[in-house]
Amino acid sequence: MVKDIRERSIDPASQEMLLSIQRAGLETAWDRLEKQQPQCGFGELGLCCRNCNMGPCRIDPFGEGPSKGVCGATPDIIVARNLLRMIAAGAAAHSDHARDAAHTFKLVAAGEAPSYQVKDNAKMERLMKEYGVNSQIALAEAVMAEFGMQEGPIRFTRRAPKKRLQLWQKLGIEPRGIDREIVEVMHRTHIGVDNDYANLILHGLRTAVADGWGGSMIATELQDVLFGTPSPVTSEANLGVLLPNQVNIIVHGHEPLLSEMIVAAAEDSEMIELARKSGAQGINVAGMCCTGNEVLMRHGVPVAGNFLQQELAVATGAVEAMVVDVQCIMPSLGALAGCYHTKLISTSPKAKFPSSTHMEFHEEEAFETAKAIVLSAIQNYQNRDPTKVHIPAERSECMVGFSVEAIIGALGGSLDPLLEAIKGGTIRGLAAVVGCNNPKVKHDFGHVNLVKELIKKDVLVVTTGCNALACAKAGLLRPEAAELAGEGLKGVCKALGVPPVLHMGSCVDISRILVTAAAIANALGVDISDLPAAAAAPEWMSEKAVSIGTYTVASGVYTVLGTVPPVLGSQNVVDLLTNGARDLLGGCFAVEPDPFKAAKLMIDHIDSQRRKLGI
Ligand code: XCC
Ligand code: SF4
Repeated sequence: MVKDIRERSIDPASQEMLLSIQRAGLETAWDRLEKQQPQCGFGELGLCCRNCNMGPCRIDPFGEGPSKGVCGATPDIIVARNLLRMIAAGAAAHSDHARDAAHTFKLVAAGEAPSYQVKDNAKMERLMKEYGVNSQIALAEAVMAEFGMQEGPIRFTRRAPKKRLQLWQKLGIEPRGIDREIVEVMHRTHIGVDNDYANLILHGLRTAVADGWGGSMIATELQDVLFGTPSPVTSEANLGVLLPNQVNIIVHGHEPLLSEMIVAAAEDSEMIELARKSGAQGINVAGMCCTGNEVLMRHGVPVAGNFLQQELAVATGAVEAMVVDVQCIMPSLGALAGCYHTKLISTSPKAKFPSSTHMEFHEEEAFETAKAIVLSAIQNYQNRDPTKVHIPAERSECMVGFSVEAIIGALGGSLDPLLEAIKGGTIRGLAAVVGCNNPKVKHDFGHVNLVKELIKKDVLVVTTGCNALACAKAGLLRPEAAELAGEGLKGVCKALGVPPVLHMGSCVDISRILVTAAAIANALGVDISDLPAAAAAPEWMSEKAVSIGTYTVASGVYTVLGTVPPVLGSQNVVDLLTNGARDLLGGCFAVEPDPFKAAKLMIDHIDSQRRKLGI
């Protein structure tokens, strides 16, 4: 049966690949989502609990069946506990990624990771000052200590505006140590521990803050030190960046520790020579998901697509190696790669996959391993079956790499011009639009339409993650996209030569957005919750996104989700997240699947903030 592919994605390249996959009789996440229908109603509402072996327990949302678990847990307790465990997993993912970056940084400081060097000395010096240490190794140790710290404070929480920090302290949600908060989630959600939904959610906020102003921020800062702080660079996005006559290597996952080395190895003259000898014209590295964002913004490495395009990329039949590390890598890839000549190469001891070739990556001999991986891709080129190759033509130009430093640079050295534009109303406000793809939402539909609506109404958009890649593919990251913006925003973008949607990086780089928000709030002498700003994740799916949404709310930002989180089983939890949080934190969640309505919610919020500020 031929599905209407246009219902699955708005991206022409993805539509083309979905058709070709369907003709080949293969399946993707979209097909598997269909096979999952109807999805478990208890799960959707957050009303099932497997936290002990008296269960599994589930609550009947219609009030006819059981209203409590065997232990007596109510819907409020079960929903809150499940939500907390999602936050913990998301915070753990970002923070464990940060730990790897810190570990590498420490090895570099000790001279034990010769493949890496410090690329941004100035940033390292600033960090040393911030931590009050005076050597690279002391900085490495101070950063690593943040994970296992027992009493805090986590250094970067001091970057938050004073009022925000004081609020966290007053509410008892100032994080004490990154790992500590995550462990405490696991403890408090164990049977018979914290059975007060509000108390649970407060700890969820604390854990998420330890991610945003801790783990994620550490990852961003140390990656900048090691690989360079991004500055604007032009590149291309979408499956058309794969090249018919070259050895195509996709780097997919999250940690630039790996992808940086693959990029370097692919530029090695010996490797290029070998590729030519094997009949290819060269080696083409392309990114996917957040590791794609990392090498895109630092090196202009083109990016093949976002989360839902990983299977589509393999199905082009033109990928010699899909090299993966951690996070957002579908376990379906190995079997799919087996239908083509593609080698799925796993590299992290933390992440092995069915039917993958495991080539484990260690910092001490990173470049050598990267070369071995590139070599195996080259050797695989001869196995490519030309009759199976199908590369869509689409590739869009994009300007990326707007770190905080780069934004200030583009503004001529200070945030003042931006503040003036906001105060004067030429820029109505700021929106952070971020997050995943989810086959429950038409691929890229939520992302692209929400962003377009916002810029049309003079809201400057900052973006990361898979939203950034959706925008890149849709041409919204080109300076010319200013034409799609309202008159005020258009003028500012044209004067500065920047797009109306600023690519700030990968998902850990949402920490850059926090730093920007804090700087603007400080400059205006207000808290983040007073800013004419809002956030959204139109197509989110991952637990990391739950942690992100929670720390943006904890930071005082109104945050609109495009897919419904599994909390509707508890009206009390819903009220707390969508209402109570506003009084407590100045920021709260809203859920709105329709991107046009979501834009309106965000703009209404921005306008009411403007009125309160008297601008
Ligand atoms: Fe993953 Fe970061 Fe989500 Fe994309 S946006 S699907 S988490 S790659 Ni972070
Ligand atoms: Fe059931 Fe309570 Fe055990 Fe959860 S913790 S499975 S609700 S008995």
